[in-house]
Amino acid sequence: MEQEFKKNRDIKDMDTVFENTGAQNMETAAEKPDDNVKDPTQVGNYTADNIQILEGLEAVRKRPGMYIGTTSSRGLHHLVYEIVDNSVDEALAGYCTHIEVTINEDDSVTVTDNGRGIPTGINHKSGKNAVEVVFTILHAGGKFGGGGYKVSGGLHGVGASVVNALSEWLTVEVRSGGKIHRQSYERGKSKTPLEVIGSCPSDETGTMVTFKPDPLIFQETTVFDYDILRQRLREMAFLTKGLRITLTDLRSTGEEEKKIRQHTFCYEGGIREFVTYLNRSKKPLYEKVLYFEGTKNNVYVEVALQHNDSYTDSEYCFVNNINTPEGGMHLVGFRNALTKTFNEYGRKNKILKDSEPNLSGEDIREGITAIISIKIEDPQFEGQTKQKLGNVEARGATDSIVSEQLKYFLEQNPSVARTVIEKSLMAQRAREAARKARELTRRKSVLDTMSLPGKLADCSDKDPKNCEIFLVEGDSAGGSAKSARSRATQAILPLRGKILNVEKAREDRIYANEEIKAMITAFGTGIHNDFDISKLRYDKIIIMTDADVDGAHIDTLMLTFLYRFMPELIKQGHVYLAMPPLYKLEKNRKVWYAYSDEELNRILNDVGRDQNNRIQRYKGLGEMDPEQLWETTMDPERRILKRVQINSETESEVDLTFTTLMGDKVEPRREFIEENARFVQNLDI
Ligand code: TSJ
Repeated sequence: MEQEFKKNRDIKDMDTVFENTGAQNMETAAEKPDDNVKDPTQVGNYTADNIQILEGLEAVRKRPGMYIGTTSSRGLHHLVYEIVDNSVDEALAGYCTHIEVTINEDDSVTVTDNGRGIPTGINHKSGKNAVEVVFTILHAGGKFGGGGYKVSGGLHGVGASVVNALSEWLTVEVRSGGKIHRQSYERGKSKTPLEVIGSCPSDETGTMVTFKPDPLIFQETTVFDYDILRQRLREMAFLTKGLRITLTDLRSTGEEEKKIRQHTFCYEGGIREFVTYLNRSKKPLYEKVLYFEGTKNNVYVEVALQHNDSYTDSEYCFVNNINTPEGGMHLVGFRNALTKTFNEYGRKNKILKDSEPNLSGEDIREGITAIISIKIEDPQFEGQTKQKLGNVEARGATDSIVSEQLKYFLEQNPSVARTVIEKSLMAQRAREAARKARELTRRKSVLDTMSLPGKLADCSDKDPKNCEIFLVEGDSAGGSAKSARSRATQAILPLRGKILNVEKAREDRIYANEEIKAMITAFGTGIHNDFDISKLRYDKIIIMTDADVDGAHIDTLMLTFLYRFMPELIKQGHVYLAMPPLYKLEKNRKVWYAYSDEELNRILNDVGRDQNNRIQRYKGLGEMDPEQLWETTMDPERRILKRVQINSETESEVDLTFTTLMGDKVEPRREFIEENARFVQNLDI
């Protein structure tokens, strides 16, 4: 049995200084294979087959959503992953060690690898060279060569030709056999034949693709987000041990000094280091990261895990490097193996007494961080969003590899086994207590308004669509908010002090927490599996806290609670942050409110910096009288709200971003605030 439980290595996520290696351009010409022009609108020499091909790519341009899911920012970034996937395949085949992704100044992207280079010879089936096949025939990816797993073409399974079809232009350069080949395309159509444009040392091989997404297709945006690419490329590097991926941003930042951003990811430990990375801000319960690996029934299985002292489990599953947030057969197999093996070990070694019931899977997984990564031929994605693995052979393979190797590991590491089982026993007891507490909460919420929390000042309008609830930090601000509000439509729920961190508390304590109980009953929706959005009593849930560090912390705790217990509230756009002002400025009986230092300065520039300016710095909501609170923060006509959104490419890094919504009558602040509204909080930290 092969096992490795080495000490975790440092994670190499380093900022590096960029040196431009540049794209090398060369000359010469090769020949196009055919000259049967069937379509008079086509310039150049295409066969009937070629014309069909072009129609194929036209279909992609007509209905891009069918091929990449969406033409939003998400779809735009997806193009990069489609190209990079090809290089990752080459790495998995053992021929590529480094991938470079560069965002160029014009928002085109270059992907370069040091693999064998896409074959340039004539493909017998189509009579065309393989490069052209890859870029102009739908679903042509990965048809050459054998061995290894076909990993590219994720959820939407499309590949290079789709990227080509959706690009204003695309250029591919292949180095192989001492020659540099190049071909260019526009909106999916070849503009030049595959030409030899120069020579290179014969041991220098690789593929370079540069493409510019077509603004006619990506009408929302064609601007790449560095951080989104960084997250996903880091994940890809974790999933392919030893592969080095470099991301570089050559766009100017608007600042005077041109600072080029660059990150390099390379993890010799692969998913073991992924687990260490995910646990980076947590306290591991033991030092080792457990790692199991093997192949069974043609399924390659890799699992890494480690428990931390928190109470939530984080399991991330991948099939052929594609995230499957809804799990599926591999997850089922993993969980089954974990539950079975720990229970067996516990019984055999008398840590679990005969009189005690088995540990449940949930108990054993409390605080676990696990990566389940499998490689499989012909993956079947199921479920509404096609994010669940359906292949049954994946269940047995994962189960047997994890069972066998975990059993062996526990025998070799009895202290780890004991630690996990003891934590599971505590989880079991807490879960029983939680069940009782939860039932109380549930029974209470059935009684609806009769059991609404005493501190809640509810609104009189009974149509939830018109209603909003303010969750207000502190009793004194709560008091102001109660007298300031518009009674018909605005409810106030004051919350005392810092709310419980649900990431750090066991379930029974969560249900015993007064603030949390009050929120759950007030919202009316129930939680987790009981959640029912149609029971929501308020259209807007508005978190109103001081505009300081403590306030921001409370925002985070509150959002964490909402995200863990009722994520749909956030996903469906019901959760907002109120934005109280930082300053009040009075001059000649006129009043201005500033929501940032920059805005204060701008107002001062506008009105003049006179002696008689009266500037009041608000430290907290409590400092405002009800009238001020109303006009600056609560009045729907004048206030600024930030709507909370989940904006993340990778499941393992949940990012919340905020869109600013303004009251109708406030124009001048718009620009500034929109520029500054986007801050990101990482729930994992
Ligand atoms: F597909 C693509 F055009 F998008 C693309 C492919 C983009 C990039 C950046 C790289 C690649 C790519 C393809 N890198 N490496 C390869 N390798 C092959 O296509 C290849 C080479 C040799 C053999 C062989 O059997 O000799 C087989 C294959 C699939």
